[in-house]
Amino acid sequence: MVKIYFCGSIRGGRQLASTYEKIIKMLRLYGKVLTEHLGDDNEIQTRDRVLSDRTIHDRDLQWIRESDVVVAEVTVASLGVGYEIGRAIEMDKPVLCLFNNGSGNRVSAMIAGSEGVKMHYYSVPDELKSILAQFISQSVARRTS
Ligand code: 6IA
Repeated sequence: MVKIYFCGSIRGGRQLASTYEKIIKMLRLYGKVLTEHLGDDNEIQTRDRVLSDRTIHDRDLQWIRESDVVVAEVTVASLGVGYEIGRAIEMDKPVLCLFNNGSGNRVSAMIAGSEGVKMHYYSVPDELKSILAQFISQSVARRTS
């Protein structure tokens, strides 16, 4: 089964938590999402409040190592998400970044300008199904070829 690491803002701001939840639901159709808790505020509060920052960092990096693909929602700027994307690129993982056009934000040039990232701009999450399907099947084909 394809292992998918999904990145979304936590301490950077939870404005798009419901969008993360929708994307995670779609990703579940294509594989195992290692970071399912990211769409769920209760889960973050209860499960992760008791973990130290070091434990969270080391566990998440291990999940990135184990993953086949990384999908990041980058509309809300987050240091953690930017860091995860950078580490995933160094590990040569396929990375898809999703940015909501209607947000009024601008995505960092360090993400949009990276050769190691496939950027996709969207207006509503429902559009993303086919993009996610295509990205995952292409990434898996690349891995096995
Ligand atoms: O800088 P940020 O917090 O926005 O970084 C978010 C990104 O880092 C996400 O993609 C996560 O994969 C990872 N991350 C950061 N904090 C956590 C966390 N607990 N649990 C899991 N992944 C995390 C923090 C809980 C705390 C708010 C009570």
